[in-house]
Amino acid sequence: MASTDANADRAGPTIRSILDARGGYVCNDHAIVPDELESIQNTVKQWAKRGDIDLILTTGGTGFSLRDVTPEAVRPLMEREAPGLIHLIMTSSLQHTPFAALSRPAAGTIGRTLVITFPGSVKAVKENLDALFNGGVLERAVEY
Ligand code: MTE
Ligand code: CU1
Repeated sequence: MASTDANADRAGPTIRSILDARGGYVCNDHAIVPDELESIQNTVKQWAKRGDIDLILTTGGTGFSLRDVTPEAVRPLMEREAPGLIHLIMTSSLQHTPFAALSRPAAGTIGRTLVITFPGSVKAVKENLDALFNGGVLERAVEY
């Protein structure tokens, strides 16, 4: 998912091509969703229910502007939170830029589906995926 800002058309495909290059991932669906709580919630809810989706990665809408509502949309859907993943992302992101503190990520599971919210920039998406791939953490998290 992506917001309607200038990153919208770039960060999503970036996630996809990084996962393609990594191998072991198949993208079953993707969507660009407006920065509206309900639209985001509906999309995530539907995907989590489908049963063929182990991982949902969102990009954008995690900041402090009033239209940044992705974590607020996703968090109430989560049955179990994954603060360790947030900690991992934050720790590594802060080594790249202090502005990482301006992201308010959510991570957790809905049934067997893991949901993680990335910031909206291509740079941030690359850095977050690097952090999660390090040591095979993401693969292990999705395995369950
Ligand atoms: N995290 C990493 N790893 N690298 C980045 O460049 N940019 C930050 C932050 N997280 C950044 C990052 C910036 S500048 C913002 S405003 C917030 O993510 C929120 O981004 P969003 O509102 O697009 O979700
Ligand atoms: Cu920013």
